[in-house]
This record gives sequence, structure tokens and C-alpha cells, in this order.
Amino acid sequence: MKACFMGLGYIGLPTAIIAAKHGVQITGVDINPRVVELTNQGKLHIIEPGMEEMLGEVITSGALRASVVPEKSDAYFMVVPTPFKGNHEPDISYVEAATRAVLPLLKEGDLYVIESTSPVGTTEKMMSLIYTERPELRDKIYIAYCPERVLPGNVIYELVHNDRVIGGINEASTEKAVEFYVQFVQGTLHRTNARTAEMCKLTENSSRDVQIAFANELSLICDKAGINVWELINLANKHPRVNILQPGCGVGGHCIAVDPYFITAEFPMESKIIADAREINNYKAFWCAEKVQNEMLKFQLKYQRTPVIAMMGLAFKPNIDDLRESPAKYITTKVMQGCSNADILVVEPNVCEHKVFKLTNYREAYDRADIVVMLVAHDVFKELPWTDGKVILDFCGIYKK
Ligand code: SAJ
Repeated sequence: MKACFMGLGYIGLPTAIIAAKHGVQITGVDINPRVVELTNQGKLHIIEPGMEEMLGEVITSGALRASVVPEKSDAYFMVVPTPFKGNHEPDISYVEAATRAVLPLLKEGDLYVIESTSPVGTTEKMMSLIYTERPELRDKIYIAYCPERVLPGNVIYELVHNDRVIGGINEASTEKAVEFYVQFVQGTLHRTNARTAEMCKLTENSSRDVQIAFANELSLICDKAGINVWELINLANKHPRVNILQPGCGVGGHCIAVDPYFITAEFPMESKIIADAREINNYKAFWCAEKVQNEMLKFQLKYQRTPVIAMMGLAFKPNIDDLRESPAKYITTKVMQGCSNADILVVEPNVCEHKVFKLTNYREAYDRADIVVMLVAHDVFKELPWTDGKVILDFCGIYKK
């Protein structure tokens, strides 16, 4: 069987590699020639443990070949970004462009699948596009939606072991897509329709966003009430039916901080909690930046000099090097703008160098700082002691114990 993956990013490339390893002949397509070139050299352009060896194997065996243009196949997968526009409206133009690129290649009996996180109704929209442009294919190809669910850093395991939801535009399409995924997925493949599968993906990430917003709201309340929020959550979670997540400096990444808007944009009157959660999680980052600026002013008044401030962490979550949509990066930028006369040391132990921030070693920054701002709960920060002489703003629970 031949399959064509449109998009060789964080999801498309690993999925193409795993499918190739399981005997599917893959063309991996990306509009970025550099990505295509690196992939064909067996070099991974993303960071994912264990993935480069696998890529080397499938390139050497010829099971995967990257290209800037799609090739005639039996199945086509749209795995391209779906960002949002300035007004938080979802932008499905990449899905549409990828679909248009494969349109001339489609033939009777082919499978067309969207994996990109998409607003409800996108699969039906693409179906209409395909049938308008290629009317002879109406009811002669299989069309389905199958969202990915993997956690960056654990992609090889999760691509194979996670359950998946597969929703076709009709039962035959669902079954055809199941036949494809069963080749490499060991988790259960749950059958549904396309609209439910689209909403399921948005629901999963919105649910997590709402739960994190609850923890962040508690952290704001506890700050005013003089209560340690980490101790509070730990105690509340001793109840058999309570399971509160952890507060942090905001919510980042390209999924949880984005996907809920796909619901609120389309159902603004009905999605009050989801919209509020987004606002709370965004506000938390703003609140953290204000806190740092206030501490700096207090320090200046007390000691009549500007403090050294260590901003600890830039990644969007612990122990990764991904800075996309990172609240820590937003806070650091805001603090640098608001405290331009302070000596600000920026730390990110998982990144070697950055084009905007001059990075300092985490131990050196900690030792030199008057004010230490813990933004990301990287494991290495946990070995730094609580020092009484320093002002420590712990936004991510490094010292919760
Ligand atoms: N966060 C907290 N407190 C917590 C947990 C997370 O503040 O208790 C923050 C993190 O620091 C980070 C953000 O939330 O800034 C998102 O991190 P995450 O680990 O919750 O999620 P992602 O974005 O890495 O991956 C999510 C996953 N979705 C769910 O857990 C429902 C993953 O399974 C999806 O595949 C991925 O989104 C995606 O691609 O959609």
C-alpha cells in the first residue's frame, strides 16, 4: 500500500515513519525544501527521543521518501497546522491547500484522512471541495477524520499505544480508515462519525485547559488569602473524587492554548466556561509578570539599587526545549520591557542558544540573582536550594514540598 503524508511536522513526520516501519510505502510531503532535504538525509528536523534512528532505517530501506510534491498513492493524510487568525478564528487554509494539492491525484477507492486539529465541519467542507472539483469521485472515495493524541517527548510509544478516535463521513469510510491505522496502532480504534471525531479532539484539549484554569484560579485566590496553593491542592486531592491539576505561569504550547478557540469561535454563546478558562490561563501569565515588576520596585525602594533578576525557564512546559506559545517566554519579554534598568538573567537549560535572549547557566543565574523567578518546573531547578536572603517567586511549584 502507498500513502502520502501532507506535512512533515511534529505529528506528520513521526506518523509517516511509524507507518513506513510497518510496511506502508510512504511519500512524505512538506512545502519547506529544507525539511525535505534533511528528511531524505535521515536527519530529524524536530526533537523527539528515539525518532532519528527509526527515520534512518526507513530512509535506508526506501520505505519513506520525502518530497515537496505529493505522489499518486492509495491513501492521503492531511497533517498540516491549523493555527488561529488574529481574532481567534480558526485558519484551515493549510488543510485546504494540502487537499487541493492531492486533488488531481485522487482515484476511485482512495482513502483521504484529516489528522490536523480542525473546527467541527472541516471534513465535510473538504468533502464538498473534493466532490466539486472531482464530481466523478462522489461516493467513490473514502473520507475520514482521525485526530492525533500524542504527547511530544513520548511520541513513539503513544503513536502505537494510545487509543484513537476515527470518524468517517459514512461507515464505509470509517472502516477503510480503521483498516489503515490497525497496521500500526495497538490501542483501541474507536469508530464514530467525522463531526464527533473533530469535536472529540477539541473537547480533550479544552477539558485540560479548563482544569488547569481551575488550578490557576485557586493560585490567585490563595495568593490573596495567604495560603500555600500547592499544599492546599495536595490536601484537596486526598479526597477520593477530587483530582486538581497544578497551577503554573500560564498555559502554552500549540494545542491546549489554541484548540479551545476552535469551539469558542463557532459557539460563543454556549462555550462560557471554555472561554473563561482561556482568559484565566492567559491572565495568569500577565499576573506573574506584574508580580515580578512589583517585587523589583519593592527591592529598589528597600536597597536603593536595582536587583539582579533570574528568569528561570523559557519552555512551554517542564523538561522540553519547545518555546512555542510559551507563557514563560511572554513573562520574560514583558519583565525585560518593564524593568529595563534591572540586570535580567534569562535561563533555559534545554536550549543552547536563542536569537533574542542571551542565555545564562541556571546555577550561575541563581547564585547571582537577588530575585529568582521560577517559571518552568524543569527537573534541574529542583536541586537549587531555597535561600533565605533571596526573593523567590515560585510560580510553578519547585519548592512545593
Ligand atoms: N500545564 C499546567 N498545569 C498542569 C498541566 C499542564 O499548567 O497541571 C500546562 C503546561 O505547563 C503547558 C500546558 O499546560 O504550558 C500544556 O501542556 P500539556 O502537557 O497539558 O499538553 P501538551 O500541549 O503538551 O499536549 C496536549 C495533550 N492533550 C491532553 O493532554 C488532553 C496531548 O495528548 C495532545 O496530543 C496535544 O495536546 C495535542 O497535540 O493536541
